[in-house]
Amino acid sequence: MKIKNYIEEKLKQGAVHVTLIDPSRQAPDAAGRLAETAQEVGSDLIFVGGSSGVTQKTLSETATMVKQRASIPVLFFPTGTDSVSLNLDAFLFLSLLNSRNSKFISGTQSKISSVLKRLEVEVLSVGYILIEPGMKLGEIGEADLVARDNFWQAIGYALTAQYMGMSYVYLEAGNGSAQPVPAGMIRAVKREVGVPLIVGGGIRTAIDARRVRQAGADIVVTGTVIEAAGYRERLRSILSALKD
Ligand code: 1GP
Repeated sequence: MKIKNYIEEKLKQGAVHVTLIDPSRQAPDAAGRLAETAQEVGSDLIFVGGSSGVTQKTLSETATMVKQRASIPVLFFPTGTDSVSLNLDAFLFLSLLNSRNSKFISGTQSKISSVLKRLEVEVLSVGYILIEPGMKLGEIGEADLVARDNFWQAIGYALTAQYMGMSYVYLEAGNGSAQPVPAGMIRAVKREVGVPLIVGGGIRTAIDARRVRQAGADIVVTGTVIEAAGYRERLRSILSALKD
């Protein structure tokens, strides 16, 4: 089944959870174990990608181990890295809509699109919007961050993604952010856009996850939560908050 259809089917049953694995944060073996746990606990998808310090070697080895240990779909999440993984189940074709540098909107994409076509990689087009604080992703992506109280600007970018024909809108507070995207902003964007809404960054607890879900996030991404001891339990409580 195509990954896009898989996600559509999952969305019919409720919220979708994604575990983000950053190849720079652990050895490939450990990444494989994390993927296995994420699947056991109930994650629907895995994103592999990181904003800095990801070499081609680490990325490839991590991707291989993750694929070996998990049977849920694994997608490549190309955030601010020059390394690329083409052998995963799908490629998130992100356009960072609020970047000042066209390289992050369509430049890098234009260099890889023909390769993706030739290799018949499934591509999911995503309008990626960085919200304050944006963290490292904001710096690397040279983003004009959307202020946390500027709901209209968030709506403007989200509708831009939809009108440009993108399949998903992604509101990102940044990897390791102290807080998720504000619930009010998620609610405002959800009211206006018709494509599935992905939300990530700063979601650490079941309470965060429930708040983001209730505000309208269709797909919830967590990363940092798996990077410390006790992650299985933390992930489990996030999943039960999302799926109850
Ligand atoms: C994915 O950047 C996020 O959208 C992950 O952020 O590491 O803060 O969960 P965290």
